Amino acid sequence: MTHFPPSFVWGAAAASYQIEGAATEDGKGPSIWDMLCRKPGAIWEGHSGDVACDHYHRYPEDVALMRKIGLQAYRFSISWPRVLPDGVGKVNPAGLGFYDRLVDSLLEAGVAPYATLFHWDFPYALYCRGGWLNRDSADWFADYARVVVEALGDRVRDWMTLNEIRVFVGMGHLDGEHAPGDKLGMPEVLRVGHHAMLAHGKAVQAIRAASPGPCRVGWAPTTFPMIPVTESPEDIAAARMAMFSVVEEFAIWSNTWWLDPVFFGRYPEDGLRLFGAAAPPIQPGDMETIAQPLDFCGFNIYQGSGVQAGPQGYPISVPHPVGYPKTSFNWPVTPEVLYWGPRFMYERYGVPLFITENGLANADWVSLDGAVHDPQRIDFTRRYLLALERAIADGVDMRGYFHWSLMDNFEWANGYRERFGLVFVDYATQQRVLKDSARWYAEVIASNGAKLHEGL
Ligand code: IFM
Repeated sequence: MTHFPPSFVWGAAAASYQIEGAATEDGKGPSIWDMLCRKPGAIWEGHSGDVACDHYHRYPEDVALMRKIGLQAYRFSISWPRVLPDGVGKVNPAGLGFYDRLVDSLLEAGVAPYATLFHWDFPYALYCRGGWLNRDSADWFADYARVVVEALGDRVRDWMTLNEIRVFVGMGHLDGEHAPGDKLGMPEVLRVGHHAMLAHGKAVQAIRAASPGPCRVGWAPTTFPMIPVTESPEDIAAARMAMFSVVEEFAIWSNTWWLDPVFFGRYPEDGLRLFGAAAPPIQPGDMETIAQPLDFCGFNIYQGSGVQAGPQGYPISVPHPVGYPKTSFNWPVTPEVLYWGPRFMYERYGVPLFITENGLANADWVSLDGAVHDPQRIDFTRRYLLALERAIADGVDMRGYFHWSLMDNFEWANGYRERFGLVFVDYATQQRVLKDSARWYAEVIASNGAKLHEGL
């Protein structure tokens, strides 16, 4: 017995800069990640995405692996400077040609393409013109969206605009750990965020206008769900309150600051109060543009924290106990996030949902028998998917799940230190090995989730 609907989409995800390589080939322009990787000390052990998994050349082999796993869908991203080397203006046909071939191979293999337009590799040429701080960035992005949809929209039905807005805004422009590596003041950071949201809204319009056939449009923010430590009504209410408040410690990481504008056409009151004069300048029509109707919302969910009701019902954070399970990246293993995250989000925003990323970094290697044994990934994914199934059973309109990641790849500032893949990549030889988890996931997909209950 499974609660996953027959139409549920089982997939895996990856992103352009993390896997493609071919950083300077066939007319591709530099991105802000190409530039950050050249800065001494910015990336673990000086790694870069120059070669990555060489997916640009090896995509036929990678699509064959997807087929072997039985993936029904593949979420990939398009490199903006590969398509438009200067970010605007002249289109690079060779760059577009790569995605054209990739989409054809996916369709031939029976894998539905889910395309993300921006997964962080912003064109360096546009950064030199102010990047997201320049209000024109919204139009630059919308025009890029048009170019891509005109080329691929006859075959791609499912589009996402931005991946993890608060991460590229916060880690790229406030903390400076991600590209472009800036540490700006809060007014500038919030302006970057406002322009990125405007870009999202304008891109949704551009996608719908350029798509030759029916299409579905969403975006893929990340969220860090709050988990009620008991299922008492008080703890659930406290977790919900924590999930939907903008509080000083985590202001830029809050959910509502990024989601309310897109779904309700307004910034949350508590956020506006907290940010005060640092809040972004809003021009007439901005909020209407940002709040374009979406067909779905994707959520990237990995971990969360426990919350209980304190005095007057206010949320109190409950730390994980000593010895709590953690992934190799030191992220706590909190399967309940795939129940409470979707449940709270669906209650508030009421749109169909996808999990557009979920997975773990693990210390994987090739064993003497030539296989990659990763029981932790199987156990982790099984627990998380069972929690997701519970959300579906409780009425959440959940359309699909994309495991992060299809294959080991470049984990941003952490270089190749962390392995998130279902497929192991030997970066020296570019040999791929299906991990045990990939074989197990194939059975989960084939049974539409029934495999998750085996032996329970
Ligand atoms: O690798 C990243 C991905 O690019 C964005 N979401 C989180 C993943 C793991 O850190």
